[in-house]
Amino acid sequence: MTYIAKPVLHHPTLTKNKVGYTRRDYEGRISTLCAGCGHDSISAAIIQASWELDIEPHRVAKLSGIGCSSKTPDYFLSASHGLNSVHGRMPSCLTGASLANRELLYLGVSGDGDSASIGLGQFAHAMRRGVPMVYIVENNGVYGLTKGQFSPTADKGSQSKKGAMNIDSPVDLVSLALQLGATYVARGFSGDKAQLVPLIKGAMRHGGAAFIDVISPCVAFNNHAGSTRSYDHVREHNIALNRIDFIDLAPEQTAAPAPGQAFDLAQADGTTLRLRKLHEGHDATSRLAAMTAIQTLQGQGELPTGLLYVDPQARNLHQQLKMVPGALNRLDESALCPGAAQLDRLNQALR
Ligand SMILES: Cc1ncc(C[n+]2csc(CCOP(=O)(O)OP(=O)(O)O)c2C)c(N)n1
Ligand code: SF4
Ligand SMILES: [Mg+2]
Repeated sequence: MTYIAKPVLHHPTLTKNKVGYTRRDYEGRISTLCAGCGHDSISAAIIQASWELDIEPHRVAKLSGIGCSSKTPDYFLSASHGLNSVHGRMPSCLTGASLANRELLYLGVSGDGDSASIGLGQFAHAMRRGVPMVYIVENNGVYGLTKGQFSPTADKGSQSKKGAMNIDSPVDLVSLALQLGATYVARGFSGDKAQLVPLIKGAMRHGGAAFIDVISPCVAFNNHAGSTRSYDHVREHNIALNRIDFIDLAPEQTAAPAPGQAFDLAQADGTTLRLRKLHEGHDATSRLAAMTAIQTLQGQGELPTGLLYVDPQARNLHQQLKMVPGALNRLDESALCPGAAQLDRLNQALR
């Protein structure tokens, strides 16, 4: 079932992007997820963002763990590199791949069970090390693949389909990402593509540890009254803190962020995030403001979405480790074996 082939025929008039690809070139196999699953909307947003950013599909590596969410890389970017790893182990596999070849764009796709249960430690270390990646958690509050048990992100008091009450406190991945040092932290909703696509584009160009928690309702096991991850509940309680537009390689502009008005935020790579503040109290360049907004709004039963925090001067793992530029498999003998004189100098320095 997972391997339904798509017709390869493309209509000749389809619009091509700057690198010569149509939107269809960014698609994958036909999804076998339940009709209406939020995860499919996230795949569509990834396809849209990659096409609009003129990313060459073969320059992307997509990695995932285990779950319905972790199956989704099969449904987009079929010409990219991919690894469907072990449950919760996507971050360490991705870290290794990134260290070996820093020239690819790394996309980590995971679920709330995959990242907040078995993979919580892995998630934490990828964030604190600044692994340059787009880390997307498709958050439905349940283990969808194994038929709807509460996941650690389920809210206390949330009800299961069969009426059981969740008694445990939730793991809030955006708060954790902020506390651990992620340099781009956002929350989106699979049902709001206008908000989600720019959030993904900004993350793809960020160059550091970019984390997006996407609330993605599971229509089979967590879309009923009493659930806090249903489409209805999320639509009612979604508080967008801001709206971003992503502007590729534009000259830097700065302006004072005024509530309700747009202002531009230059990123280290020359791209620009245009932020429209919707919430008076929120400054997306302040980690503390992000933490406060999340705690305050979530305490009131609301779900803050948008770009919660960005560090425009973010540094990543490769910069911290002073890695050589380029992929390691292209280092030649002179780089790998610097010679006896260098070795002598090194030995002297250690005496
Ligand atoms: C080591 C290991 N433990 C447990 C499982 C069983 N298992 C498969 S998917 C899953 C949870 C998936 O939940 P989530 O990551 O939220 O993805 P969703 O299906 O909700 O998208 C579990 C516990 C497994 N495959 N491997
Ligand atoms: S079980 Fe839930 S998460 Fe899995 S495909 Fe169906 S709706 Fe999506
Ligand atoms: Mg889940």
